[in-house]
Amino acid sequence: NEQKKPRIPMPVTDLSAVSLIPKPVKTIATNSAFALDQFTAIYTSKSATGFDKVGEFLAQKIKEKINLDVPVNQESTNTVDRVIYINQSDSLELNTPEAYQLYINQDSIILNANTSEGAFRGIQTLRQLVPDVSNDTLAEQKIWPIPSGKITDNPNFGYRGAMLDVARHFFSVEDVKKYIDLLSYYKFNSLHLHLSDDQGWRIEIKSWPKLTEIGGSTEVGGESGGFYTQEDYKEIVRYAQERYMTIIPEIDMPGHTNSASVSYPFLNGNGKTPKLYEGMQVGFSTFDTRKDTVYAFIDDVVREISEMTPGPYFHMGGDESHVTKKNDYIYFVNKVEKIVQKHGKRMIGWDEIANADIDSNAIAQWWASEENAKKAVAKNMKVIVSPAKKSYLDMQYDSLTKLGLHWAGYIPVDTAYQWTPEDYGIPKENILGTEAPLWSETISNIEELEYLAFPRVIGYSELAWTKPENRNWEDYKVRLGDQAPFLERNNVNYYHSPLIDWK
Ligand code: TNX
Repeated sequence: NEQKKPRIPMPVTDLSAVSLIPKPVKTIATNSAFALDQFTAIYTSKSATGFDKVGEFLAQKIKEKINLDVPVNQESTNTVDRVIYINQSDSLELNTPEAYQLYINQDSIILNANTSEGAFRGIQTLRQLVPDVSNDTLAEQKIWPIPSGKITDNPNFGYRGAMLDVARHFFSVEDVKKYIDLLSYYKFNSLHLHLSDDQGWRIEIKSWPKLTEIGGSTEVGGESGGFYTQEDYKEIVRYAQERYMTIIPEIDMPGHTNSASVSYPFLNGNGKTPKLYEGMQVGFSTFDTRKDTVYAFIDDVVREISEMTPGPYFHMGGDESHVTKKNDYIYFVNKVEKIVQKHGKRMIGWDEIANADIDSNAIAQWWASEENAKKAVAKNMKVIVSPAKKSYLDMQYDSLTKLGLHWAGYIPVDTAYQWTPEDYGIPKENILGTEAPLWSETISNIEELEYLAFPRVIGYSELAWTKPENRNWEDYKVRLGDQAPFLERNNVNYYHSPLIDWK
């Protein structure tokens, strides 16, 4: 095996000119390059758990992107010239779990992180630094020059979420996995699944089988519905975990519960005989909040879902319960909070839950009411910032967009990016993070999902990760245009916004 190793001067490349999203805290270019090629290997810390998997994930993504095989943790042979080290480090600069440092030299890349989670975020940056095409003019073998320098990085918010409504329209496990994989490339760490609503119940509950048999059989527009078996859900959780992403399950109650009440009519509290519902109205259904059997039911549902959910959260919905009396609503939220806590989870609810007497451990998700968000702060709760006007992925880009709604306004790509979650009246210490919800009344397949989510969700990744002083629309829009090859390679049906010069 006497292949010639390229010993060639690298082209001058500028690390600070590479389009990274989300933009890191600090980048220092040293104007040389690391030659990624067939003589490159990855070595990971063996003593620290998870680092080997991170190395394998990087190798797999390099293979997918440029069809290069990079061995991971194989005994060193004389053919290895250049090494990508993924190291566990206790350096003080790395004292937050998702922080990482990347040193790119001519013969080595050193990625340092305190945790494997930090290492995982770091390899997303490295993936973005690998050029799409090799530079073959200088060598006999293909090389992919990675600009040299140093990047230090950590997130602005610890919760960087997206939400997918699988209730109004059902999305398959494959669809959800594709979305998770794309989100993880942009360093999202949370996916909230809206698993139940008036139009459909999407998660198998073994102790209450009719929820999916009956409640899972429909969706908006009369299509056929669907649901995740518990095995499906576990597979989504596993796939997300591999990408250091937390799944947050939501069962929306006491409103948005028609599909549950059709399956088990004793749950119903609005006095009507429930029928399957395929329309788009909200606010007409409620559980009976004064029946013990309703809470026994909820206990089973929260227990079965919590047992399959390694993440710390359970989302109880709580929005738009327009036919639940105020006292009943407060009573209900208080009772559900106890059930959620009993099953070891921390409760999240839409901002309306701040009206109940819940404790400061609960989290309010601000979608509509600033007043409710402020009530949550007064209770010293944490808030997830996701105001519909700015961060709803189901809002149309403009009046010509065929998919989506516009009750909260049109959200073109610049509007989606140009706001500051910290400047919305919630003290920074109360902000858990941000989320971009995608409601699915008007979308029924992955192409439509992608059309509304991309490119806006990429901007939300930067709002969540990058410090406000490092965000700038003029700079961002150039970097966004440079995402086109990635989106196209991954078959993402993104909206070609005319505001962006797509590469
Ligand atoms: C409001 S946002 C809702 C959802 C709808 C959405 C459509 C929220 C907590 N409730 O039920 O799907 O608007 O944009």
